[in-house]
Amino acid sequence: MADPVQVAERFAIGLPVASVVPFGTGLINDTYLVAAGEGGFVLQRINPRVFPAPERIMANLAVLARHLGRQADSGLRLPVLISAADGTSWVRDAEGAFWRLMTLIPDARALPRVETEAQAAEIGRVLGSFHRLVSDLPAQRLAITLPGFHDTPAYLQRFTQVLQRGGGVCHTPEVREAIREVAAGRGGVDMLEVARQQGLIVERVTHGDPKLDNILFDLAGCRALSLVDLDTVQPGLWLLDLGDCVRSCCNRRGEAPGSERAVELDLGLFAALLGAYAEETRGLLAPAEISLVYEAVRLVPFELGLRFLTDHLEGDRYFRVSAPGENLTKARVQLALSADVVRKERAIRALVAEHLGPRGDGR
Ligand code: GN1
Ligand code: MG
Repeated sequence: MADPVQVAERFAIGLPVASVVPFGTGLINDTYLVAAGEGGFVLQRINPRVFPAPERIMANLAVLARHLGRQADSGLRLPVLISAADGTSWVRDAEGAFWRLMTLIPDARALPRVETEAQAAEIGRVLGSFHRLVSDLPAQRLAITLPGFHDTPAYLQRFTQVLQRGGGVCHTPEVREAIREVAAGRGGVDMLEVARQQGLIVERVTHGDPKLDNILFDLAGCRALSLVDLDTVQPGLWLLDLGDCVRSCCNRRGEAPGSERAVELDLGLFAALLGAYAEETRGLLAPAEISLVYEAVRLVPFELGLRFLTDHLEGDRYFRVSAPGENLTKARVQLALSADVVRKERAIRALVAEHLGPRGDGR
């Protein structure tokens, strides 16, 4: 791989690069913190095996920045791209890999876990505010950066193919257990996709990855300031953004806790997140979307569990792991979370009705 220091020096920072060190916990791209003068920047090498056409990410970010630039100040800070010295917005290294540089959001940090309902409400507010800000940006103005990103039936088909290809391979008891969990949860995986194909729910501009790591708080951990990691901003379903945010932020134990049986959806955090999201998106969600919130909350952890499990069976080719077996653990966490959502269906639907239903939001 190209030397990140040399790559950083090809951007128009206007100051000598002091240091470049690995940064963050992303599973897909390579991310570095660049120090130059008093300031900091975030340098990223886009994973070419995941994103087939990184130029599209940059084009989308330009459309998004222009759109947000026209809005009144929302208080939501997004990273700003720094141009390369040659005037383009990215750098290609000798191997053809694609790099870009962004401003670092100052005095901000990701939370390792959501501790309080007030923090969950802040997360809901930030996601809702992002959705509101892009609500009048037609989704067709954006390119697809990651084809099939949330096509759950396609992930299931691929999983089945991987299992079949494995043929007579003996699985560990844990893998067998995970396969059983997939079989138990696979009913209705096409519900959102079918509703989309039938035109019941429309595609909108989505963030694509509003997980806890991508929502930056102030240093005290009280106020959410920023939504980062905009690679997957593309046409999609708001429901999936909401489901993804909930699965990541309303599970107090996080993505890899090591004790899968104790994973659960915390209804207090969910209520707080949903209430604040509803406040921000008042009047923007269609009844068909509201009626499918429960499905989205169930489906996203199931889909991610399936993706982690498939990757484990394929030898960890997609998600970065720090040790073998990590994708399997993460798969079991997400599948357990999805199963807990099913157990809590009535309570979840009641909270959806309370916050998003006709009386809940005053419509
Ligand atoms: C990946 O890039 P990163 O680490 O923020 C993944 C998401 C998953 C997430 C789980 C492009 O996000 O879909 O929800 O891991 N991104 C892509 O942590 O596949
Ligand atoms: Mg991401």
